[in-house]
Amino acid sequence: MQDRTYTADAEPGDTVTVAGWVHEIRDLGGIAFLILRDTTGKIQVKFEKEEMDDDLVETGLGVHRESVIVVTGDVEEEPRAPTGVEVTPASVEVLAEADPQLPLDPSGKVDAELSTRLDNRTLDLRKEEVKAIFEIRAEILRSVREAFRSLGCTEINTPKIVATGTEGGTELFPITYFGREAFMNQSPQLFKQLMVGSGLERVFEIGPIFRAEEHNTPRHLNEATSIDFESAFADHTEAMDACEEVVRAAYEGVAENCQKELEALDLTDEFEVPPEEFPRLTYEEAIERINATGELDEQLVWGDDLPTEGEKALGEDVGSHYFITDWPAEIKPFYIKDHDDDEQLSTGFDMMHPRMELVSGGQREHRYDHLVEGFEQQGLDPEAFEYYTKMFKYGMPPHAGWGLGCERLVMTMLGLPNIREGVLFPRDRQRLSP
Ligand code: ATP
Ligand code: AMO
Repeated sequence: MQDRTYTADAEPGDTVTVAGWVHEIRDLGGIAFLILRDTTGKIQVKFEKEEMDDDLVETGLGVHRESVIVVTGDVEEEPRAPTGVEVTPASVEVLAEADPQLPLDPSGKVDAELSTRLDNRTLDLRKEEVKAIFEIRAEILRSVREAFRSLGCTEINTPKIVATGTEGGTELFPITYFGREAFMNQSPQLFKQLMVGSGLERVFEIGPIFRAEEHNTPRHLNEATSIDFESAFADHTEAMDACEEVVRAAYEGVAENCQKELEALDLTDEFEVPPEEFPRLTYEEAIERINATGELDEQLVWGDDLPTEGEKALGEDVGSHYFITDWPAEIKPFYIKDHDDDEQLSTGFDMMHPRMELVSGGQREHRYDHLVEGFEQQGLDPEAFEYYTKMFKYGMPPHAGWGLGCERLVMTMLGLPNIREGVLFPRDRQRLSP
């Protein structure tokens, strides 16, 4: 819009045209105030009824809350105004009337259920603290991209419609692809691995993953955003180093560029960038420490996956981001390499926030024969994956990588109670629109 001034830039002495939503109208009789809100903040518009044109007063004060208006007028200093300045309008134009009955109150005075908020995301995102989550999410992605670039990675985009699943057969969404069976991809795993054997060597991808998770929990989505890393000539320890760097960069970016948003979320005091190195516990140490907390009814034994309660107890015990390394080979996927000196032990790792798992990764099996064996052991038909396995016959270097759930990073960074708060339009078992 030509000549539009954002409310945050309106200075005393200026004549401005501000455009936005009617946040609130306070009519005190002889004087009334309209608070106009735009993406940068709010500004008070003053109507002195006796001294102003009747039509102007009627237009300005007759409009319903959340309507879209444009106001042109002079800006003056006014200590009693919420932002210290106010506009005396010379003209008010209504661009879009809002219905007087709103499904939720964008001023935030009346709380709404999460499902109502998600059904009406446009209105919900007019709230400063909700908008702040998505400004921060954008900053996280920007910082993460920059961190990957300084790690020498090339950004890639891989297909989301695929012929085979990778992360376990039960969590696939099947689709029909010109009469053939196909699936929504659960992870760029196989494609990113194929790139480390190409001339690209070191890659990252930020894109959607689809998982037909049966359970409905505050930390699972059916469509999530995965931040994936894969590097040739790297082992699992180097992959963990890169993981620390990328996660820290996300926190640093937010600390540097999102103070206003952290304030809106009331997080200024508690926000902390994690230390450079995250503790690295072996799986064996992890189950011992979980058992020692006494939080579980049954003691964990070697080979058990870590139950949610166990992860929580350990998270409280450790109290910061940490890695769990050296998992039993049998509970890690076929593409994870075992330790050379102990086949029972895998190079797979998870990176944990005290509340939940954020990352899975490891060194990959790059030896053709071992890879094909791994498929068979996991009950997968290696022939269905030939497009992938055959590239391991043409010079595939040792490599390692990981996948980080973007929404889980947002959720844990901001202490959101539900992962859906960090997604504009979440997909879960019930929710297919908007
Ligand atoms: P003024 O104080 O400008 O002469 P008024 O006499 O026209 O205002 P009041 O009815 O006295 O109007 O004001 C009602 C309330 O509005 C008072 O509490 C006053 O402090 C407050 N008020 C008046 N002008 C402003 C303003 N520009 N910004 C914020 N509050 C204001
Ligand atoms: P994994 O299946 O552990 O590993 O996924 C990696 C990370 O992605 C996030 N995530 C999810 N977030 C929200 N809702 C979901 N349903 C969901 N599923 C996964 C989590 C998880 O830690 N291919 C491997 C990664 C690798 O080895 O590079 C993989 O997909 O934060």
